[in-house]
Amino acid sequence: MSFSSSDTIVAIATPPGRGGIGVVRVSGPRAIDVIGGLIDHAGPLEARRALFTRLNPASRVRDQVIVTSFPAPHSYTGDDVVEVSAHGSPVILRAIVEAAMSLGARLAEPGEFTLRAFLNGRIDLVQAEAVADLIDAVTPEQARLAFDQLEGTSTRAIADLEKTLFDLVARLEASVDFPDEGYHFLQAAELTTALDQLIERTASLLADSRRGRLVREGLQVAIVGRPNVGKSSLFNALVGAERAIVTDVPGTTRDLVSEVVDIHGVKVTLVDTAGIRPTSDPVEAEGVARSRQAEQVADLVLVVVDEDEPVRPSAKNFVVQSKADLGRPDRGIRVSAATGQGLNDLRLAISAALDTEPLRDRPQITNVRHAALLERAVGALSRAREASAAETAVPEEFVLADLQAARHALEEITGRRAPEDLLAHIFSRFCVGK
Ligand SMILES: Nc1nc2c(ncn2[C@@H]2O[C@H](COP(=O)(O)OP(=O)(O)OP(=O)(O)O)[C@@H](O)[C@H]2O)c(=O)[nH]1
Ligand SMILES: [Mg+2]
Repeated sequence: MSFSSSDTIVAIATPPGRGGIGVVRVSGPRAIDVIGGLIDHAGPLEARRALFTRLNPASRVRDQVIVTSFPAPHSYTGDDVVEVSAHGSPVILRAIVEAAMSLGARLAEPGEFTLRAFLNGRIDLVQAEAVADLIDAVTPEQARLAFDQLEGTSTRAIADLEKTLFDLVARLEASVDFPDEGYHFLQAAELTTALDQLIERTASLLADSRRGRLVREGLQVAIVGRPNVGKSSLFNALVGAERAIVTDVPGTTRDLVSEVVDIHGVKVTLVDTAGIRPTSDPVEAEGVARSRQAEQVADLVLVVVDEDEPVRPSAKNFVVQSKADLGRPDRGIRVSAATGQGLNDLRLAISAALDTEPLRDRPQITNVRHAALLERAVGALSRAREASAAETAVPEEFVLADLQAARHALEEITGRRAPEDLLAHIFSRFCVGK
């Protein structure tokens, strides 16, 4: 991964495949020249104004295109950016990319446009991650949280903490540098109170993050039960497609089958499993072993029953009575994959059991990386708090070291202090062209 903005990069920004329109994006010091070299339009490109023109013979194919130029610094990356919208054929888009490369651009790596925006200070690391989240969102709630993060809600919350911490460190350092004046710059009691407030604010951000992560990462819900009870039928009904094989032969499902669905704004990964029973068939036995594994890692387990059979009680177990249309005994939530009866109740029950009641005030922290660093910050602040309140006077240097550690954790969230391997890791998750 390149951490320099000195060369000009190009990529198709729209998804692979055919569409009405496809967009090629070029960014870097030569972006305007490169695109200027492959269109009919001869004069300069007017900033941020769509221009209708044609590809010239420099590209192997011709097309009518719309070209928009975003001169630095008012662009996505902060460098000169030019976007070409052509008809969405892979042949045309590839020809534009190749023509741009023959005119001096190089193929962008995944996430490289956003990496440049970060390196140029257009956005911080939290916002860059929000771009990836927004693109990956599968539920509207995920998209809303990612948008808030992109708009800077998390950034501001972290920046507020950083500012308070910076102020504390500065005053404490002054006390260390001018020891004769003792705690002149910062009274011990004042320090303790300030730390209490900081810890409280950081902890409340963290407490919120559990809900945020729930929305961002989603949940695993396993469907388990004895053979033939209707697990795969229920799975298909919730997915809304005949994804898993359904037959009246017990032991139909062998492999785990999974699909992502949106259940009241929560991204749920539903997993259909093999019916659990003693078996001497090695293939089925492997299926049963996988069912048990899926049950273990799931956040919630739908135990499907079709007659009066015992269910092992467990906090994450949820009894679902299948084949309600056949008038089976009344247990748990009654559903029928055949008629659709009870499916909505089941969805409601899933979202309620997962504690995803309407997210009134949206959580600001949704990302496990941010949560882990906030935890590190709280740890360091708590040590500083303990040291500052100790009976025997602790040298300020120790308190300072803990406060610095807390600051570094916060700076790693926003990326002000982010090692290159962390950046490479984060940006490699992006798609090409973003
Ligand atoms: N009438 C009725 N039949 C159902 C319903 N759900 C499933 N069945 C039938 O029950 C049989 C078994 O359904 P599956 O969904 O394959 O059951 P399963 O639990 O996945 O079975 P295994 O994969 O073998 O463990 C099939 O013949 C389905 O048509 C339902 O809601 N109503
Ligand atoms: Mg099945």
